Amino acid sequence: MKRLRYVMIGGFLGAGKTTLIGRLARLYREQGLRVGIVTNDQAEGLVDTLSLRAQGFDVGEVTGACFCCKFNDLVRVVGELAGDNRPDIILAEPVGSCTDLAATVLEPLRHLYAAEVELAPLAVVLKPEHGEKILGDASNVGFSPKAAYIFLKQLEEADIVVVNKIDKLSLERVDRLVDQVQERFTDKQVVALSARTGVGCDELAQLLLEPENGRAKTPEMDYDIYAEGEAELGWLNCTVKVRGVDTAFEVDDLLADFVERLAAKCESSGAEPAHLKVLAADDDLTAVANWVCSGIPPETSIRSAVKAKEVDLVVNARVAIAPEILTSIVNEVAKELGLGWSTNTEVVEMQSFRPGRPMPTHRMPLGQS
Ligand SMILES: Nc1nc2c(ncn2[C@@H]2O[C@H](COP(=O)(O)OP(=O)(O)OP(=O)(O)O)[C@@H](O)[C@H]2O)c(=O)[nH]1
Ligand SMILES: [Mg+2]
Repeated sequence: MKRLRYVMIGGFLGAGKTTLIGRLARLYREQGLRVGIVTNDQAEGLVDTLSLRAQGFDVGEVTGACFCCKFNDLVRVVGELAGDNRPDIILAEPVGSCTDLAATVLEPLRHLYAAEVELAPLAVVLKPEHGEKILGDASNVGFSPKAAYIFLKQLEEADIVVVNKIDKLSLERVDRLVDQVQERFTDKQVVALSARTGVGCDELAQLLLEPENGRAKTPEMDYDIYAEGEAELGWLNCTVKVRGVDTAFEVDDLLADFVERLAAKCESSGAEPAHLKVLAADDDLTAVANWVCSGIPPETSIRSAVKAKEVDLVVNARVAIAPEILTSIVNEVAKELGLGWSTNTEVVEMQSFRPGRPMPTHRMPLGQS
């Protein structure tokens, strides 16, 4: 039987992985290829799964820890997607605070599942909002040097670095970012594109279908720094049930108000967001709003353009702040939302924590003495 092509799109929280995966999936479908997607999170209730399913894709998820710590779950979920309607390509999105994926996911797949799986080059999406500061050696990048370590290790293990969001950057800024990546990581292929507009995405889609050369080396990794950098983030997933008391409300406006209030409270606590995303859903409606960096206002990335009397707000927040504070911010803002919009709001399925130390199922580093 033909082998499944495993395409993994890594990169920091809020870099644009899910947007890019949606774009690539559409491009591959237009070429007649069948696509399956795997999402991943430290907790349950994933905005990415819901938003990709709402776009009509077949999505499986690995929850509770990253792919490297849940390697067997990843293999199982890929196997389930490969059931009746066997895809040609799997697009997999690891957790955005995860690194060492070449040694803990790709090399184990190569060694243990060579007959079933063919690997694509590893693409890592560079988030310009934090990347310009981290690669430019700014004194304040928003996170501690340990979180910046993860950001750089992700780029170091890439075969292809994807400079995303070029639609909102000047040509000079794009050139500078590409130069900075090429100076620091001399062996990388660099592609600049916009997952949002699609510019440059055909080239990447093509590159990801080409044979992977096989790497000679995986980055040296200090798991203490990695674990501490990841644990800097407060991680929160929950659902806020909003029920209109009298009349219907504009879903996009209510969602934008909710995320702006969350961002304002986090920002006034001095907390840097890695990515705070909220999806509004009810029956056939989906809207998503995101906040990816301090100093840049939140934005609505997917609009519903409808009114509704009730909606569930699925909150996935990854912010450099204590999880207890993040929890109280979400609870307070849910209350404010109820008062401001004359709705009943109820917070359910709250999970908040700092990510635990990564404990990969397999680790097969290459080229290390
Ligand atoms: N302007 C612009 N915004 C983009 C582009 N790609 C993604 N974004 C926005 O960046 C934000 C984060 O995008 P996602 O695709 O959710 O990022 P992600 O890497 O999947 O985030 P996590 O899953 O949380 O790690 C959203 O507001 C997107 O709309 C792009 O090409 N241009
Ligand atoms: Mg995502």
